[in-house]
Amino acid sequence: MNQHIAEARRILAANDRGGYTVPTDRLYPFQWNWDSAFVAMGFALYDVERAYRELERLAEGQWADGMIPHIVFHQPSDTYFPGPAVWRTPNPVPTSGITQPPVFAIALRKLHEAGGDRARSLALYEAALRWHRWWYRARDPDGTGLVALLHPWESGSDNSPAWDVALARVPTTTATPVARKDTGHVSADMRPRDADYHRFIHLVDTYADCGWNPIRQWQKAPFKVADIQTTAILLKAGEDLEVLARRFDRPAEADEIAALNDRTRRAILAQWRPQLSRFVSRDLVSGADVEAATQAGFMPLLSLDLDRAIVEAIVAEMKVWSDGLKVAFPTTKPGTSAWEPKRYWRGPAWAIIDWLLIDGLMRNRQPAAAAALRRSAIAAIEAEGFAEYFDPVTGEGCGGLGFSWTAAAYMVLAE
Ligand code: 9YW
Repeated sequence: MNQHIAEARRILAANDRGGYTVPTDRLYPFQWNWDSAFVAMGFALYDVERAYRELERLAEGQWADGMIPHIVFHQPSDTYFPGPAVWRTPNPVPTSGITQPPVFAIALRKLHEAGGDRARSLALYEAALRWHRWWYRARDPDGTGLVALLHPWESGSDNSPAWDVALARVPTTTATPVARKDTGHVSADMRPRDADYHRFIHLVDTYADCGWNPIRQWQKAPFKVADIQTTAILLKAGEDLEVLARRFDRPAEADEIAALNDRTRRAILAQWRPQLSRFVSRDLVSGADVEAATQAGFMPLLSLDLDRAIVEAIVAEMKVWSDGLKVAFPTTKPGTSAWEPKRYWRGPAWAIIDWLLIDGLMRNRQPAAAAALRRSAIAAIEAEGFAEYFDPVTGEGCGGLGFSWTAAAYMVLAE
């Protein structure tokens, strides 16, 4: 085992809080949804039992309506804002009231195939199925095939330029005082701006006033974006869920999932914009395409077998974005007005995004582009350590350190 893999394992052990992993100490002191799915796939390489625990502890936070929330507050901590008192959710286990990208079923299939345990897999499969049904029921009530986010935090790409137009409509007034803790842990110029946080909390207040009822939230939401990245992840997870349903001899459920997957596949394809060489999200308040140049536009690689012409256009465009950078893949197109190489989701490279894009490039028969991205992510981590993300221009490791998903990504990519 090389020294970096040993270090990655040490980080996951240090971030263990009892069967679940915090993303990093202090900055993120609870269990986060998609972080845990990535972490479970890291654990699956050497400790399948621990990998199952990670998903099981996350599923403890599942709501009666099927939603698996973005944060589970297993134990109190005063180093993060907003905590459970701000969210005011009705769930018996304290959680946030919104969700995050559904990587869960992708991880579950990996665990199951890593010599998993049928009974444990089946219980988690049922949780995943309930969550996928929730996505389509609560977040695509019109049956378009694309699922919508009601809060930028649900994307996992909090302050991405993708939200700039839609978020500008959200007032900066809040009933809850905005008492940020994040800027006490890491430099403010690496974090979302204050106005973003005010809008994030305005949305939390709005949905808390709806009693976290999905129908009322859908009616009241001042922010509603059918996101191409989340939908692409949901489709890949849906494919894995269908495989598991057939293995568990649940043909009716498998057919139900397959039909949802088919509709989503067609809906994603309709979001291809040849003039941009990207797929686009849709702002459901204005009806307009989201044209901001972010990594999300390439994520359909992960779950579609695309025509050669589309794949070639994507690979050429991805090359333009990465050209001259020390670390790929930038989350915003370099040189555009929104591009800020150190500010969180407005430019930096993230190992988990690389991981998803690498899987997508492999699926679409682009081994050279995948290998280049993989080398870039590995070299960045080996040079700077397991930082939350990397400045793509300088290569500097930024944000929180000793970060769990970077450790998991390293283990998977270095395999
Ligand atoms: C927040 C934990 C989370 C990630 C998100 C990332 C950030 C901030 O940190 O969210 O306060 O929820 O944007 O993708 O899951 O690593």
